[in-house]
Amino acid sequence: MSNLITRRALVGGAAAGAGLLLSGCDKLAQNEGFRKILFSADDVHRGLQRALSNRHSLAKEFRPDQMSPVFRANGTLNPGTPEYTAMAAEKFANWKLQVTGLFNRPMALSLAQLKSMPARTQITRHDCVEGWSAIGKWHGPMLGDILKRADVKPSARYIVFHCADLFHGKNYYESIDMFDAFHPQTILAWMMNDAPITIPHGAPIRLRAERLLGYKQAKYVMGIEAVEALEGFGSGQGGYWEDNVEYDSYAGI
Ligand SMILES: Nc1nc2c(c(=O)[nH]1)N[C@H]1C(S)=C(S)[C@@H](COP(=O)(O)O)O[C@H]1N2
Ligand SMILES: [Mo]
Repeated sequence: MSNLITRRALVGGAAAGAGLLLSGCDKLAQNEGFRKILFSADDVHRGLQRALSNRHSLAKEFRPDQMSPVFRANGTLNPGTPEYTAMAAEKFANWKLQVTGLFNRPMALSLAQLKSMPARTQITRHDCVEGWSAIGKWHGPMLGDILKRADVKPSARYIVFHCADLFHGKNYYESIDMFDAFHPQTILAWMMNDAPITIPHGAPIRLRAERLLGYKQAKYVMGIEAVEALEGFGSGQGGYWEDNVEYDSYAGI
């Protein structure tokens, strides 16, 4: 079987859905010779590598009584642009999440549509690299369900999150790879601590990708874009913080 699976096929397969590949190839991954080839390849998709070594790993979830009494807000506290201010005044009734890029069915989803989708609730710890943490409760549809609904193309390798705010004069954006995009704890949250997300925390929706650091948790998400490469977004490092502070673009905890 290993003769038939080329490195290229593996790399492409990871983007299409690591789960599918893994279900068929679990035994292959445990084979020592095969692991050597796989893990020594420079261009092996990082998502696949993590999927094989760590595919059941979930971020820790907490009990309601462990939630932080205060969850501070950080970075942009209100995008403050005329467009955002107008949308907020209408309680985001006319806001739509733009789903663009490498999709067979690109779409625009209203807040009502997002709220009607099956949702996940998770109580997790947010870790900011600036040295604080807080435990909060998040609720919203799984990003993977949205990607399936819009029929993401196998060529997609990253999801880019376009945000409404400028931070120090630059558009805030973030990105995650397809492994994190389909991770069950990756949701587009519209509720925080049992109430609609407030403006300081990212209204109307924000990303929660619970295995990643605080700066990856994009607030004020206006659009998601499926892309093959990160070049051309900001300075190409995968996000606002990566571009400007040189954090690693895989901000795993
Ligand atoms: N759009 C946007 N998203 C953002 C930021 C930001 O400034 N703008 N700051 C990031 C950082 S560094 C952290 S720690 C968290 C803070 O989320 P909170 O305000 O809900 O605590 O949001 C992240 N997402
Ligand atoms: Mo942060």
